[in-house]
Amino acid sequence: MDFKRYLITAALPYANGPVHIGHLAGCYLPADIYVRYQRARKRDVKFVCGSDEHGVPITIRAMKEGVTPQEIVDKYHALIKESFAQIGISFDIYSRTSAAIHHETSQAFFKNLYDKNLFEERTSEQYFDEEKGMFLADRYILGTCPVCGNENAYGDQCEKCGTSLSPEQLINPRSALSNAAPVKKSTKHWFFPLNEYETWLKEWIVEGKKDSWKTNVYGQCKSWLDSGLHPRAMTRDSSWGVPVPLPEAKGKVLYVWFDAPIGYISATKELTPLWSDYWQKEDTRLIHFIGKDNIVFHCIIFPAMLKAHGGFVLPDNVPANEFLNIEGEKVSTSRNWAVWVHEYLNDFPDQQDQLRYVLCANAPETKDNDFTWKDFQTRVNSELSGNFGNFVNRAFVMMHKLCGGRVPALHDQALNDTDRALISDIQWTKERVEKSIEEYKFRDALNEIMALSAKGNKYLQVNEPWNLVKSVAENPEQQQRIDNCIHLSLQLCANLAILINPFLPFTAQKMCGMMKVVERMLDWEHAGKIDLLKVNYPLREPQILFRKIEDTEVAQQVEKLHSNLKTGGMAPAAAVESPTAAKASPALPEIQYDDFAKVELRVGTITAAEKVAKADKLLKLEVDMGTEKRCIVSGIAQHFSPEDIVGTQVTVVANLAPRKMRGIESQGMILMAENKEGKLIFVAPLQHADEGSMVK
Ligand code: B3M
Ligand code: ZN
Repeated sequence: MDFKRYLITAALPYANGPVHIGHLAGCYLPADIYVRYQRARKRDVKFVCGSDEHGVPITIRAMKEGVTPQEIVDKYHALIKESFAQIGISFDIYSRTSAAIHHETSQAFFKNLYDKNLFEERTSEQYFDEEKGMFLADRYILGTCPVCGNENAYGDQCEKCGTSLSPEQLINPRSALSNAAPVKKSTKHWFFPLNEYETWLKEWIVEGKKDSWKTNVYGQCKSWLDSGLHPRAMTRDSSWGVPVPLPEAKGKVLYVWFDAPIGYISATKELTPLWSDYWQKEDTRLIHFIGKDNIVFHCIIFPAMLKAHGGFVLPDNVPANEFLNIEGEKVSTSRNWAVWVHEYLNDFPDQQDQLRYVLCANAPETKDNDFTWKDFQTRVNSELSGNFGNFVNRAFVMMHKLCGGRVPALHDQALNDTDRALISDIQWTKERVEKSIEEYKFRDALNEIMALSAKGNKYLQVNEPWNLVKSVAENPEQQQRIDNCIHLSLQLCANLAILINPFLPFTAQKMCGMMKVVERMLDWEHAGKIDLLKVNYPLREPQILFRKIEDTEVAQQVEKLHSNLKTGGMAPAAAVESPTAAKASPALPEIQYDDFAKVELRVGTITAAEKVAKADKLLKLEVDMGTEKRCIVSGIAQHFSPEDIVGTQVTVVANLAPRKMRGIESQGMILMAENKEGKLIFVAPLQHADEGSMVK
């Protein structure tokens, strides 16, 4: 198919917290790279996104903070929008699902399906909070987990043992809003008959997308389809959301996963009066960039909705990424284990491209990947600065030193093999980068560009213009070699600017400034050429493109992560996590409950800490256990400084036999976890607990 226009969407983030770098790596950055590339190719492309402002996570967040849902979404919409803008995610529009246009659009969509008699109306018994006068979404119901006995399991999942539950399975259910025991009350909902689209979906995906969709995406879809589709409720009892546009549906709203993807359509409408070209003309290429937890909604449910409505294009591709872990651990918004984009921008002003680079070079394209600050530093210092930045800088410095600050001529008669190889490398790289981007392999594309700049460094090294200049007096022909070498290095700089532009747009801009060229030079059609900078054209002094990241900055960031976690910090966002956390398999033989019950664990607070003389691993701690103070010697001196941990709550093995260490009697032990890098972390209550309280 020859596509005339591109419509690129990126998942609408929930406006219940800021965005973190996992979000960027998972979908916004790849989408942005793809869009910038298509724009550079002068294709007709629209890039739409916006905040997802409905759904239970927003209402829970509002409850936790004691404010209205509107206040929550206003606050986070603004913060998210600003973070995206600053890190250079170049949406054509960043809208929001509370916008009137979205309410109208999603209601009209629902009404269209309703008028076709497509929905199945079902009345069922659901939990109702009589005190609050409202039906309770699964997340609002708490009770005892039938599997592990956790008294605070949610109606959809027990977060302690990971079992997914339905509210009916909870023992002694209670309302999270009022604590009252909920009663069953009948309520009517509108179900979309997803099952009726099964055959069509199988044809469209299993047969049609096998070769073009990423294997992770295709595999998830196939296993969903293989296990059979069922009707799904598209309405909810709630006061927050898009009201169901039917007179008999008072107090009901559209299910958030019904309205949110329609948000892409609403945003396009808000962007352009030509919105229907992008949604309804067959020759539009629709691409959804998302994270892996959104696959079924974008590949199965939304396409079935579009098909049911009729007249819409379907996604050509849904290049979902896997997850990015942080320092060896899964991102957790509730435990505040995350690198927040707005905080990064604060700590590293004007270093947007450094983050964009590392997140793309290490993108979780085919499997979950790990972000570490050490790796961030290494990549910035040795790859961006040491390779790319270094080459550009050397080319410019030499041009100023050896060629009077102007682009020297290219002398055909003096071309040698190294020149020809470089010219062909430039052309080949352009083609390979193109191919990789078109296949959504952004890491590979970026690697190609970095390999090209490494070749530039090697080219300078082999030709040594700084040595040639010493013999120009005896051998005037040397000047031609110098000219050729600098000329081609500068043309390579121009090419690097074009190629890197979709990935590192701030850097490409700086390079345009140094080359005194207008932005149009960055158009993709110029890539691969070696006449981009005119002979004799004066260029500016080089700018340092990437400053080095210091060890202290790395240490500070790592410390920040751990200290946010340690305090149990105020998590900036509510817990909306996938239940697929990695499970560690036991390393020790199975024990009975009675064995475990012999261990007495209690919460304590460190009230004093000092180094133990002549023992570089040990700290002597005084721990307040509520009724007594204990002296505990702990092997954590290489991980924490004494003054930093006073006031920290810890979990103490309280009935461990006392033991002498370096002459000091240690009256207990503190629980610690160790991450991949060997860094120790306190295993402690997330909320403040009374000293001496039992851990069970
Ligand atoms: N807000 C879920 C998420 O952020 C959801 C995406 C909607 S895309 C239409 O994971
Ligand atoms: Zn459980």
